[in-house]
Amino acid sequence: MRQIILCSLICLLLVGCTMGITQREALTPDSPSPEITPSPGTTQTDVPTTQPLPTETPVSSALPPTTKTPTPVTLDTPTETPVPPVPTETPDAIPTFPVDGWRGTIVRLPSLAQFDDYFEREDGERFGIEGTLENRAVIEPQIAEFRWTGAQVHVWGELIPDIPDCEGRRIAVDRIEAVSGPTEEARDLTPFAETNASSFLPPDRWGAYESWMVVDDFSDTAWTEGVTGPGIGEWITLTFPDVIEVHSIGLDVGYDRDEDIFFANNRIKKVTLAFSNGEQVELEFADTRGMQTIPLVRAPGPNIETTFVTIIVEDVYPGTEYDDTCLAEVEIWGKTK
Ligand SMILES: [Ca+2]
Repeated sequence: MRQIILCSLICLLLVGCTMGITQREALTPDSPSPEITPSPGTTQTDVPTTQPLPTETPVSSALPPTTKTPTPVTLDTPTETPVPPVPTETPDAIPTFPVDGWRGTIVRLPSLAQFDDYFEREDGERFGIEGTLENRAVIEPQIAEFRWTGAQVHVWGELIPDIPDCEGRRIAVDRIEAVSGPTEEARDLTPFAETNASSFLPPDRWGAYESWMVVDDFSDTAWTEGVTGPGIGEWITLTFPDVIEVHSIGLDVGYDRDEDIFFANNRIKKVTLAFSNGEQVELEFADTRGMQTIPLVRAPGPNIETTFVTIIVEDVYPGTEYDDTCLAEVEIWGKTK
């Protein structure tokens, strides 16, 4: 029995020793790692979490976001900017047509007209006309000369449609050449005239009464002398850029706004025409509304050559209400030299 108890005690001791050794041995491999990392509990969980984060963060969030974000922004802006090449397309979109030696004349318009002149092609079609931006200094004087002489011309350039000019179109002229000398036909030269008068009535609620009212192409505006009484001896002069050969003169002899106003004011009955060559001509007009044209052309010639026409009031038809003498329009037809 003693042996059995001893054996059991020995066995118990042996088991106890073995467990102690295995516990010590099991602890040994664990102890170095907690000893290497100063604070195991926190470091071990932080290292794996912070390590993947910093490596992922710089790769995925630092680099790509910064490069990706500006890329679409800068790409979008430039791609949207070229989208409005609408302005650059607009000038190109205006179609132009070649003008290849068209033949015609250049006609001056009255001073108050919307445009100053137009090219009348030989088929009667009308076009605005102007030099191009590049050659305007050269072309414009040529256009002015041909406009004055009424010469037949050939025109080269481009036709620009949809533009604020005569008939909504314009010839941008590259080259213009005369086909003929000054036209042989008498023309209305009044649009070329500058006007001046001995006096005029101050403006009122109805408008102005200055000398240029006789060349504005409106019968309801009139030059009105500004002196007391009917203005006998008052005058108005039309001066031309150069010598003209006078073929006829037309007068609308009153304030031709309407029937009542026409007869309420004085109408011109007799005038003396004075010219720069010293000649004088007396004319008498009827007491009627509208343009009255009197020929001055001389059958065998020579015709009157002058740079101005002065119209001197000699007699009037008295107005029913006002003692003011009016002249709505003047037309002087002739030829340039
Ligand atoms: Ca007028």
